Amino acid sequence: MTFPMDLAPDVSDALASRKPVVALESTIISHGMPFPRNIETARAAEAAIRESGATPATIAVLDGRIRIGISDAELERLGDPDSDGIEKLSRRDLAACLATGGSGATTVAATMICANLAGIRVFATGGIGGVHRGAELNFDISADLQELAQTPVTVVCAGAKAILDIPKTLEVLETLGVPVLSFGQDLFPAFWSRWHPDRIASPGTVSSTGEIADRILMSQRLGLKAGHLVANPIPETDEIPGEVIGPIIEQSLKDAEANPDISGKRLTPFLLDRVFALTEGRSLDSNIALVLNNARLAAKIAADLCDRAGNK
Ligand code: PSU
Ligand code: MN
Repeated sequence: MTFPMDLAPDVSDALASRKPVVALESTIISHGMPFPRNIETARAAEAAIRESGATPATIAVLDGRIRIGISDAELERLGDPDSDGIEKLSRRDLAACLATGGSGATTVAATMICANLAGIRVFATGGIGGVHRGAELNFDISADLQELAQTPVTVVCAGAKAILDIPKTLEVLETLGVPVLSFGQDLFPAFWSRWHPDRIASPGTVSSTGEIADRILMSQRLGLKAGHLVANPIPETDEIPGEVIGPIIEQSLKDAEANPDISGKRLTPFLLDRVFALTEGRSLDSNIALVLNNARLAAKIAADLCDRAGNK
């Protein structure tokens, strides 16, 4: 291997015997949720994947090495707010972090790159980055979208948060040739809500994991490099309806605008934190529920892929 990457033994065994593996990102642990529920959620997501019959592989960079599957102590290191030097790593940051022996949590984009290098084809997260509101002026478009266009990993998320501009996010995904499949409904899910108050239609809809696996394999046969984006609505019992979360999101965006230090990669964590405070923590309960829901769906997709074609 020409780059520094370590696979945990259980992940390596599962891949070698063509059993289902699901990747998990680490930015959600280090920069996306408050301590200690970040660590509890990361553990619960791993457990949910195991209970659904797949092997979890939480991905991060630790001390200059890509890690595919980490120990519980390492997970605590990533989630501990007192840990020093845990960067937020997207595509542009990966090589520098590895070359300098640094450590960091991987975003959706960087996790996709690492999962693909390891031969993992399915990845569960909460929300992807997207086109921020005002992007026509500030050009803030997450590298996650470009990554979906060029790295053949299926990402299971709960749609896009309404802190983003959802119609523009879907437009960019169309331009980039990324298939977007909402699971079990025609509307595109809006993270904390099952759909946006504007009822935004999803570009595609599927009702079973087998259909998703069939599409992934056909895309591979065509030699297309794009990943698939699966948008899994939050369970009804855990959602915060769009009418409730909408005004809170507006307020959080105003708070960000009023704070000149908040731009670039600081914006998403700042907005999540404001929504958390303004919902008195309810947004976090929803966020955790949807991550676990996505972990379970990703495990089923990974299992169907293995059943159909082996894990390659
Ligand atoms: N959405 C969340 N929680 C998160 C993120 C997004 O609800 O933690 C993280 C993901 O890792 C995603 C990243 O890839 O934020 C996007 O950041 P940016 O917009 O800077 O690309
Ligand atoms: Mn950005």
